[in-house]
Amino acid sequence: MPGLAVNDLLDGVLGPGEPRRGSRPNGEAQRGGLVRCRSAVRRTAEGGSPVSTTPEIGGGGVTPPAPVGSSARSAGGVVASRRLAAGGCLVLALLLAWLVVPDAAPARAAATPTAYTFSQQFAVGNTGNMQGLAFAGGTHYVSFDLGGGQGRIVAYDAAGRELQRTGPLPLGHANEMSVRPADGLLYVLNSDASPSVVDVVDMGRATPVVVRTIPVGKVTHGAVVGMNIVDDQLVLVTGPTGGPYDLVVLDMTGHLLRSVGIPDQGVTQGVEVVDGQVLLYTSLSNPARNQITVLSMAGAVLRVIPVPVASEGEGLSADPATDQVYIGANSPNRVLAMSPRFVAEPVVSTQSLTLDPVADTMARQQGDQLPAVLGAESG
Ligand SMILES: [Ca+2]
Repeated sequence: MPGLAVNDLLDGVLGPGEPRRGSRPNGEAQRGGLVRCRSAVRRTAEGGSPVSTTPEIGGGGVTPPAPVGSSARSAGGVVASRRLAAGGCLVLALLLAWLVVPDAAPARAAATPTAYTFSQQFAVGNTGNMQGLAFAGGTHYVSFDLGGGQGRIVAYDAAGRELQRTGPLPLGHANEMSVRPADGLLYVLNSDASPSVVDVVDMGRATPVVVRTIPVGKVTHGAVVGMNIVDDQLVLVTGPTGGPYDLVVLDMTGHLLRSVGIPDQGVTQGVEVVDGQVLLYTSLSNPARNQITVLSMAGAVLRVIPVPVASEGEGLSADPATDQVYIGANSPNRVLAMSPRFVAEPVVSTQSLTLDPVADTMARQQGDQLPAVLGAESG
């Protein structure tokens, strides 16, 4: 882990008693190392001519640092020591830069929030059987189960003004949906179809229609679908009430890439991949409450965010540009915004970065077939 390596390195440079910044955010650790390098150079030069702090690292106005072997041979103890310190610090700075850049996590300065709160974004004017939630380009999309295998999608602006509505479409339960940035289309999970499908809806047409269906096998009524935007993959959470539940990743043709078991978090209501982690929105009945479970892409539970909304949850969405998360709830139908914006949890265990080998093997053996799931359904 680059963060650990940086800290270990700073331990060696600074000594055990000297305070240091944590490895998150990386930029701070790097800056901390540079500041201390400058201090070290300044201390080395004490007794000689005053040394400015800034040019030592940048190289402007100062003799470029000589290799360690040759600096010892140069005349003038102060200059040589300064060169030695500056050269060492330059090497350290380059090493730090190399160590912190390749981390898979995006470079973010924000710290993980200690708590999240939820406030109403808008009341959903449609009183129908609200199910899924998606967001793109400032527009909220809400899906409704009309019954009889039909569903409807209604688009709202940030204030809840209706912008567009589809006619009845063969979306079934319209469980949950997500916008795929690669094509701007809505991907709507339909567990009523047999086999279950993800219906792809083009809202850009004057009369929106289902333009494609992606078979996803047999999933439960409570299954939900989100989008892993970075890898352009469909992410499903599926299972009967009470579990077992699976986190399932498919390519955009419905081919099963992997499936891992995850612990029971309650009745599934929504899912999206945000900042590289899975946000699973679920409802619990006793006491009536909702929560968002943050999972790694390998299915490890990283955090549970309480959602103090007593009515049933309905859909989760996120703005990929800002990681602003929205959730739906019914009775009455409404959309709520999570505050502050989501920041990925630190992944502290290397185990959570590794796929469950048993589940992964099962997924490969099952080929294109999703795990058959039977039992009570809800959502
Ligand atoms: Ca969604």
